[in-house]
Amino acid sequence: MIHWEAREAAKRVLERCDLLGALSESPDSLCRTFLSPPMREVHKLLLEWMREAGLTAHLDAVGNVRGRLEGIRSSTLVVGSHVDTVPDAGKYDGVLGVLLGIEIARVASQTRPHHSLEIIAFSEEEGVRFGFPFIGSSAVSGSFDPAWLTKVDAAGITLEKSLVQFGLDPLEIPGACIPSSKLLSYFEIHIEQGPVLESLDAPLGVVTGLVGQSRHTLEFSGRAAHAGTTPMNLRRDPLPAAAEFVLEVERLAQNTEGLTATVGRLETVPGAGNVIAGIVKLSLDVRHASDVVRLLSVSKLLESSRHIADTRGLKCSIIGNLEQNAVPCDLAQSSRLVGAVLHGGLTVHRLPSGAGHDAMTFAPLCPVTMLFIRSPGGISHNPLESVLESDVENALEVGATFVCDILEDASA
Ligand code: HGY
Ligand code: MN
Ligand code: MN
Repeated sequence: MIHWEAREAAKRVLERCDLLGALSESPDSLCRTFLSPPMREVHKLLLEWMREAGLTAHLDAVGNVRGRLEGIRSSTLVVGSHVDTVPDAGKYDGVLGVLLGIEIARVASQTRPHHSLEIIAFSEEEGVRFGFPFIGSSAVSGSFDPAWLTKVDAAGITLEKSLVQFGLDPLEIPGACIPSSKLLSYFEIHIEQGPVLESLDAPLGVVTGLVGQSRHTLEFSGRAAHAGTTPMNLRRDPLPAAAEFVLEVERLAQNTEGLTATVGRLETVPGAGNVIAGIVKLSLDVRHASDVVRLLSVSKLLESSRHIADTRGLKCSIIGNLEQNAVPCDLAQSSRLVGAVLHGGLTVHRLPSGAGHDAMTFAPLCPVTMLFIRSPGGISHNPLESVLESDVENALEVGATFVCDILEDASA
């Protein structure tokens, strides 16, 4: 059993979550998107904390912060999560898993392990700035698509320019990759972000798999006109069409077992109270454990958007931003994680993840395992997001046992 002060480490992790939670693009809420200005201070602190924990640390070409512990062999266990956030975020989503990884590395670095360990703070997982997720982990896993460099954010800045403006070199992106031959395994600790563990009164959960997700942007366009002088029968108003579509999204999800479908963002142009909208843009996020059900649901919804537009004499354009298949966690390694949970004197709960995580990017290349920490109130993507200090302490004990077990497994 590892001899360390898990209680003291848990305190340190939560203090650091508070510190990072104050580094935001907005003064009165937490929002920290890909390579935004507050990320510089986040990088500085993470590099310092990784080095202080005994790791050699650097910032890579897409803004991931990476701390490495060289083992006897270069086969690498990656332990990571993300440091970007959604708007008006909680301060544990992603960040907690990175800080737990640094504490676990502090324990592992007490000896030279058989395999190498790399703790990674991924620069972009939420997909807020450029509309698609996993930029950071894609660069590490080698699936970064150079065509992404021309994608633009809301201000019209390309991904390429955002890297250069931050002082990074897009030409270095291939160098951020860990060759799959060197990828031993991927492990992520993350808050559950849902109500299951709390309903079971369980501090931790072993993740069985991650549901697949599809993300689209839809645009209904009609004709902007004067709200006062345009008779109702002469309008081509895209907003009621969007409203009809949003209700169809809700209806389909409520009537399809295990499906979640969400319109989280809706924007009207020009967006004035006395102007009939000309354009309405909205997001569509569809998820299900079965890829067949998800893809069938998406095609039904996109078909209904076209039908709604046709019957109202409007245009409807659709952009696909993400198609991510469901990902199973590795059975053999998850059973070792179960062993670590039992070793910690805790009961084992297995559950699927309704949220996407960087683990999905590594799943095609190496075994992935995830450990969930209870989310009080099941709240996340909300400033009310929280964790219990005792659960964090349990996660540290279990995570360290599991990581040291994998690192010392010469048969792997
Ligand atoms: O949206 C998600 O599933 C995750 O929080 N990025
Ligand atoms: Mn999130
Ligand atoms: Mn997350």
